[in-house]
Amino acid sequence: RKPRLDFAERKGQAQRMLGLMDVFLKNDPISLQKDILHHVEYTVARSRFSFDDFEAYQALAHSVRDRLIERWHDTLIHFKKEDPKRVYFLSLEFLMGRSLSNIVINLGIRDQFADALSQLGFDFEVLAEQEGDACLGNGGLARLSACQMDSLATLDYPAVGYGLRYQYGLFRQVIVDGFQHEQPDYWLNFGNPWEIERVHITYPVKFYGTVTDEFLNGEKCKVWVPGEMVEAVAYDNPIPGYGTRNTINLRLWAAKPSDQHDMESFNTGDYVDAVVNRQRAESISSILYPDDRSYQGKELRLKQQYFFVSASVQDIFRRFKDTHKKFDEFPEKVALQLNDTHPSLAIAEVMRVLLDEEHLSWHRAWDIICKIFSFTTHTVSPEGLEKIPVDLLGNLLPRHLQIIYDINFNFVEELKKMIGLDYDRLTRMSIVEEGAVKNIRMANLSVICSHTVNGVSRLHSELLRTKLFKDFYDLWPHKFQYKTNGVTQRRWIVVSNPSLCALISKWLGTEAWICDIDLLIGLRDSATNAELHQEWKMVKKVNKIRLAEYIEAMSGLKVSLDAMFDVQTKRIHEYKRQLLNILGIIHRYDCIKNMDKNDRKKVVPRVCIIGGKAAPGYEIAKKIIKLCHVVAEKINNDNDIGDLLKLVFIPDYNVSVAEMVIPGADLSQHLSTAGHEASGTGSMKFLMNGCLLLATADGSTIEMVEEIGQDNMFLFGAKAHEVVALRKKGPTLKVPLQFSRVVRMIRDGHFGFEDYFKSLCDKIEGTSDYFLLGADFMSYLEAQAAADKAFVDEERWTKMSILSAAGSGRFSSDRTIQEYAENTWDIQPCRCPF
Ligand code: BZD
Repeated sequence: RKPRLDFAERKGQAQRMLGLMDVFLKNDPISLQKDILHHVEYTVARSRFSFDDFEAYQALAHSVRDRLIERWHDTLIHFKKEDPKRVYFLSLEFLMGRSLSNIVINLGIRDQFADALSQLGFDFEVLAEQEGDACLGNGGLARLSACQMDSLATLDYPAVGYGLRYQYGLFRQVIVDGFQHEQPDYWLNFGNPWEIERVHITYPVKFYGTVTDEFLNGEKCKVWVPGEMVEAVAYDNPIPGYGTRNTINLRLWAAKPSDQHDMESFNTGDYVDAVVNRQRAESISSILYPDDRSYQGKELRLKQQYFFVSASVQDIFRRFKDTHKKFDEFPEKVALQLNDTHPSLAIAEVMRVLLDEEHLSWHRAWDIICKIFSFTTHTVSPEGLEKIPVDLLGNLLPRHLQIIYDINFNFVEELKKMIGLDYDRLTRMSIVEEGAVKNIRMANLSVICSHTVNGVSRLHSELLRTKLFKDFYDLWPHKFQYKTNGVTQRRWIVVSNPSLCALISKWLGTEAWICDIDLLIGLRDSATNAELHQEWKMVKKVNKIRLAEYIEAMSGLKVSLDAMFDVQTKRIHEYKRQLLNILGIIHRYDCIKNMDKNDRKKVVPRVCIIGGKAAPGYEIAKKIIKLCHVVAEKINNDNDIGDLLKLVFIPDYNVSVAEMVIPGADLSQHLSTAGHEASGTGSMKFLMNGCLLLATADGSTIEMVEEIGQDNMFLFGAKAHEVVALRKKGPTLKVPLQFSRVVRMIRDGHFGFEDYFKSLCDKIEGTSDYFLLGADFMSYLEAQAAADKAFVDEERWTKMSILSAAGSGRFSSDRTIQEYAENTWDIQPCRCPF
């Protein structure tokens, strides 16, 4: 679009406009109150004399949004002027949760808004509770993207996030009679004040059709004639940094019917049918796939992947071409980060644009590809790697399939020169998997075309080098890096645990740790200080009260604050071994039942809290949820047990529930069979909140041990390198009697539903115990006993808790992003002047 005014006119207008507006919105209590009331009246369209909490939240959110937009504009203008190299972070999932508190804290105006609201008779915290979660992701991978956006903004990096604006986020989990039911999360029902619809930023996205050879200026070129065209509309979500004016953009794409392509159907066919057909376009961005591991091979999923990739790539090219003419400069201005293989069609898409639309030679285009892409994998197992059936890809994206074949041909030819005719290895490394169904291996494509490949913890990267991508590592060792995940302390301490935040700032004498997490280490100096202990325990108590109230409101169960709050919250998976936790709880219950009065006095009371969603088609995971409920029913209603043991399942675990659960936990469990969790990020949030960890030596836990010391954690179980041998032992492996006993209790119907749980029990006994519950059981019980022993020694426990938080600095996403910026993307901060 052309600007409406030429430069001279615009300059004059700008002067006049500045005169009309205040330079920036003001943040004094009166201005804020006026703004909120203004939005009540004119945005929410309620009378300023009568509005409820939700309407007050909406008006508040719009007042905050106005301030956010000011900074966002300034940042975008600054980036445009400076034209730095940018990183484009491509992710099919972003799990943002709520935004209000995070935004006002990052903008540094939380207290001002809280004051203004209280003068209007409202409580900031109550209004913040009105906001729904944005759950546009499954689990760890998606929440990591959200944390990384916060760090990118805070560290002033010129970054843009790209993703999909799903209309239905991750399903809501509802528990009926102990069974999980899924309900749609139509999260936009009540509007979303944090997004800005950009009706003029749209791109056509093509699907299906045919590819023909044509001649252009005497050169042969490929022309893709699509069979379907859909419009991608941009929705911008400004992400503010903390302690900086920088506010970066998360651009999510929504699908809309295209006007360009199907006018013909209106002329020839039935008008109503034609309109109905157009509606189908919107289905592309309608739903998030609720599977956090396995690849499903569905056409809609592939369409989603290409849709968001194509729109993002067009946007990136448009931005580049605004200021640059020569594509050789592309790698100096563009870094493309693939968050897992989900966006890896971007490789073929960039190649297609360079070849077919910009008419670069293959050689030049390929040279650019090899300089701009980097790839993070979040997967450990070969089965987790995404494969796309060739038929599906060829039908939906015929030109992309050709390009992938060409990339593969060149690669295999080169490879032969390097390794000779080692057919097994050539077959393993090829992008194309031959077999009954021919597949494209998206991970191989990503590794071959990226200059850098990384895992998400040291152990994970090690497993990539020695197992998953060994062939590639042997060929290109320089490509492989490790980047241990991190989480943002802004969300996971400052927003979710304000009392701890205040305490830390008081004891460190500064708030600087909010941007410079390494300062937390300073808490070590006071780890034995009695006064700090008192205050530390007080903070935990406040958070436990909040959690206990939530539990009571949700389930009617009253829990004792003196008990150890023992939490395992994460997606339900066999490898995460929630079952091990439940078996441990049954064992504990059984022991208490068989104790005499005196021994019972020594029992450490526990409130065991489990939460997490199971993928809708994952039967075993759903059975684990049901088992948790029947065991809870039995224990919680056993008067003989009282407060010694309680079990609670927290339904619909999501970001906002996590913000309340994590600060209230004394102990948290991370039980994955070693070698199965790529990193794990929940543990980092617990650690930052001074919660003690009971964990296997898996993923990033190993690095946590290095930071806080083995004495301050409860480690157990087989190590990653021992797992294969243990599995091989199979039937000869001796499992402890205690294990057989608790499994027998389930089999015998001690908790009811014995037929239903039979398959679950079969999965963990004998040769089928793939995740080694039996093998790790004794060691698990010992770790639990050690946790009990530490808990009764209040002073020791508090010291361990302080040391956990003090040692958590390494697990900030600020550190991770800094490493990516320096070692992977080669980008510099670009700070917007205040
Ligand atoms: O990514 C997780 C890993 O399992 C964790 O170990 C790791 O800490 C985090 C962050 O790196 N993986 C996922 O969350 N994966 C998905 O959610 C997912 C979603 C769709 C399809 C495949 C996987």
